[in-house]
Amino acid sequence: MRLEPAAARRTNLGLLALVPAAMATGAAAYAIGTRWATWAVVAHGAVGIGVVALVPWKSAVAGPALRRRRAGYASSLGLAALVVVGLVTGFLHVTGVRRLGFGLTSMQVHVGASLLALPLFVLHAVARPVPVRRADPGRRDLLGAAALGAGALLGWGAVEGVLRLGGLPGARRRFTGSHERGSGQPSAMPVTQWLDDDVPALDADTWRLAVTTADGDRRLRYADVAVGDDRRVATIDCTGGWYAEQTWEGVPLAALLGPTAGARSVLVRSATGYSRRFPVADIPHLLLATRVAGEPLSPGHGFPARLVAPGRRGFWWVKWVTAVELSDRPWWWQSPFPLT
Ligand code: HEM
Ligand code: HEM
Ligand SMILES: Nc1nc2c(c(=O)[nH]1)N[C@H]1C(S)=C(S)[C@@H](COP(=O)(O)O)O[C@H]1N2
Ligand SMILES: [Mo]
Repeated sequence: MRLEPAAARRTNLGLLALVPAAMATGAAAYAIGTRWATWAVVAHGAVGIGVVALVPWKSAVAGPALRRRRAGYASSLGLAALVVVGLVTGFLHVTGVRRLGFGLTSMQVHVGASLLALPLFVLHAVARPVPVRRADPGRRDLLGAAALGAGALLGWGAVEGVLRLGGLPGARRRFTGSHERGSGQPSAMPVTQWLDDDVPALDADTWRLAVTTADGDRRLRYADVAVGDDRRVATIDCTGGWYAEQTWEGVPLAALLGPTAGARSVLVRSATGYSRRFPVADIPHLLLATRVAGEPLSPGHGFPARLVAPGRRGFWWVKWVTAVELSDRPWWWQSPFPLT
C-alpha cells in the first residue's frame, strides 16, 4: 500500500501528538498515588492504543521510505523497535504477565524502552519534519483526528472488556494499573529498589535514628523507636507494577518531630543515601514502621525502620531510615523521581 501524501502527513502528525502524550500520561500515572491516577492511566491506555491504531498507516509511510535508505534510517528503525517493545510490554503488563525473566518486570522494560525511544523520536521528528499548518486544518484532518480519538477510547474499552470476559488477572488491577502481590503476607511481597540500591545489613544494636527539629538533634536507639505501636493499614504501590496492602506498625512521624512551626518540609534519609522530601502537611499521615503484619521488618523490606507514606507511590516509602529532619526548604526542591 502507498499512502497519498496528505494521509502520510496526517499519520506522522498523529504520532507527533500521541507519542509525547503517551510519555506525559505515563509519567503522570507514575507520579500519582491517589484515585486521580485513574485519569492518567485511562488516558495513557487510550493514547497507547491510538499509537497501535496508526501502525498500519505508519508502516505504509515507512516501507517505501526505507527502500530509499535516507540518512538516519537506521536510527528510525531503532525507534520503531523500541516503540514495538514498549507496546508489547505495555500489553503484557496489562494482561498480567508481570515478570519477563532476568529479574525484569514487564513494566520496567515498558518504561525503559519508552524512555530510550524518546531521544530517537526527537531526532526523527527533527530530521523528517512535517509542517504543521495551524491556520486551516482540512476537513479530512479533523475527521482523521476525531476517528483516531474515538477508536483509541473504544480500543481501550475493548481491551478492558476482554480482560474481564476472559477472567484475566489484568481485570483486577488497581486504579494505578498495578497487580496485587503479597497483601497481608510480607514475605510474599517483592523486595524492590528504585534503581541501584543494595540491601544493607544493618545491626539493631548500632543503628541510630537522627531526628532534627527546631530544638536541635536527637539520636534514638532501635529500642526507643520499636516501642511505637501505632497501627496503619496502608497500600504500598510500586511503579514496577505491583501493590500490597499491609498492617504496618511503628511511630508516627508527628510524634517523633513534635511542633513543626516554621518548617516547610521533612527530609527522610536512608542508610544508602536514598532520600525523599515531604511537605509538612504530610507529617500527620506518615509512619516510621518497625513491624509489618506483626513481625519486625525483614532486611529487604527496610529493617530496622522504613517509612509508610499512604497515598504515595512506593518510591516515597524510604527503607533503612537513619535520619528525619525538619527543614525550611520547600518539598518540591528535589528530583520528581529518585535518581538512585
Ligand atoms: C512512533 C513514532 C515513529 C516511528 C516508530 C517512526 C518510524 C519511521 C520509519 C522506520 C521510517 C522509515 C525510515 C526513514 O526514512 O527514516 C520513517 C519515515 C518517516 N517518518 Fe517516522 N516514525 C515515527 C514518528 C514520526 C513523526 C512524529 C514524524 C513527523 C512529525 C515522522 C515523519 C516521518 C517522515 C516524514 C518519514 C519519511 C517519509 C519519506 O521519506 O517518504 N515520523 N518513520
Ligand atoms: C512511547 C511511549 C509509550 C507508549 C506508546 C505506551 C503505551 C502503552 C500501552 C499500549 C499500554 C497498555 C494500555 C492498556 O491496554 O490499557 C501501556 C500501559 C502502561 N504504561 Fe505505557 N506507553 C508509553 C510510555 C510510558 C511511560 C514513559 C510510562 C511511565 C513513566 C508508562 C507507564 C505505563 C503504565 C503504568 C501502564 C499500565 C497502565 C494500565 O495498567 O492500564 N508508559 N502503555
Ligand atoms: N533506601 C531505599 N528505599 C526505597 C527504595 C530504594 O531504592 N532505596 N525503593 C523504593 C521503592 S521504588 C519501593 S516500590 C519500595 C519497595 O519496598 P519493598 O522492597 O519493601 O517492597 O521501597 C522504596 N524505598
Ligand atoms: Mo517502586
